[in-house]
Amino acid sequence: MIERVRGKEKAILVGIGHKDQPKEQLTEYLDELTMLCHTAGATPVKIFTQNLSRFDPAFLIGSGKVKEIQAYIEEHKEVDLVIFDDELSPSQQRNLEAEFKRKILDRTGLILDIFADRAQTAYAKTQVELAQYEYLLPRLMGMWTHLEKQRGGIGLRGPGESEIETDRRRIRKRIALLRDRLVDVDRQMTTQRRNRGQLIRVSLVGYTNAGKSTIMNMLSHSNVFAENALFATLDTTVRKVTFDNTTFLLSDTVGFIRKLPTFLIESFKSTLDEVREADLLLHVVDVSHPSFEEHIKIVKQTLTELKCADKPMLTVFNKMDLYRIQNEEEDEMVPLSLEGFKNSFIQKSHEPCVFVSAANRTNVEELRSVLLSEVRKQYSVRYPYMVVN
Ligand SMILES: Nc1nc2c(ncn2[C@@H]2O[C@H](COP(=O)(O)OP(=O)(O)OP(=O)(O)O)[C@@H](O)[C@H]2O)c(=O)[nH]1
Ligand SMILES: [Mg+2]
Repeated sequence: MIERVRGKEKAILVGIGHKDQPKEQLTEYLDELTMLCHTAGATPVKIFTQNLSRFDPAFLIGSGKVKEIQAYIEEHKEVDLVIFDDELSPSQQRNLEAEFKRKILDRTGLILDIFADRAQTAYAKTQVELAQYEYLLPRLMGMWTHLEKQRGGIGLRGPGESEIETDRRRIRKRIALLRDRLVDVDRQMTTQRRNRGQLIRVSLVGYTNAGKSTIMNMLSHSNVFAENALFATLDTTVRKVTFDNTTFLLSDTVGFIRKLPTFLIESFKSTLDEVREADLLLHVVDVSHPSFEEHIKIVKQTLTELKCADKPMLTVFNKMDLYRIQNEEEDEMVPLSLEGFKNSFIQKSHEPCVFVSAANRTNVEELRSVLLSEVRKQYSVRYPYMVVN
């Protein structure tokens, strides 16, 4: 494993806009990439954008933009890496690396690096290692050859250079071994889940940084790590919760994000089994985020990929304290009251839903009572002859 100095690497970010995309959307995407970059421990020093109707097969971006970035790097030798918001093919990555003589990462590479850094348990580490090797395998040829002197850092955490330099066969072997290891753990975890008895299982799901762990802590009086960073949670935590004599299991797990590649979701299959086997999903949404509607869509798409789109779902709009709305008369941005939320289009288009501020403990009682009645509904579906109080 390679040690790195956090916060010391300087990064250029590159975003690509499309003709029929609103300008604000590219800005939001780049804000998210900036946050990912900070989470990985690097400092973004410059952002380049380009509008393209089609990607360049050799460099993704057009040759003019390549020159522009190159000129910037010439002048700012302290730049360590260039991060693209879009996916790069292995050959594009190699070509860009040869041009810029810097580490090149795409969004997936950056996310993997954060995962490698965040993984706590042996189990999460195995899952991340598997994902990293799957990502690296097609990129092995000629990779990092320009970077011999520049060891370590973002994108090189995890498997390590010596491993990368070995032949593909060894890596394939390692992938097979990691898969086997995960199958074993899966088996153990399935047994564990079975032993948890007949309790209804509720799973927190949602876009990363929406406030899932904060809500988990609030509802279960536990102490799951919550932070203003993306992917603070990688492992799954399960807690037993009792409201008014009704007991159920509540789990908190990894957040979803735009463009999460399928292989990454696949390698987190076991972590996400808790979601797959849940009776009820508690979908946490950061309502104060300008793109919250898009986040909802992405979470739903990911749930479809996990084959859990049909599960009963209660949507929790969190961070209502940060929400602002235009006040027509005074032409300023003002907060929205609980009543205002309940009469809004948000309420109407996402039933059943609850509005809360987990940070300020606003409307938590309603969340508890709606959740309790949903849980009881699930118990009565499963045990129709049982009397639930
Ligand atoms: N203002 C405000 N901040 C909140 C609220 N709920 C959570 N936060 C903050 O939002 C940040 C993210 O919260 P987490 O609970 O870590 O979010 P998460 O969904 O578990 O995130 P990941 O595990 O990274 O996917 C933290 O800094 C929280 O303190 C809220 O209601 N209002
Ligand atoms: Mg979390």
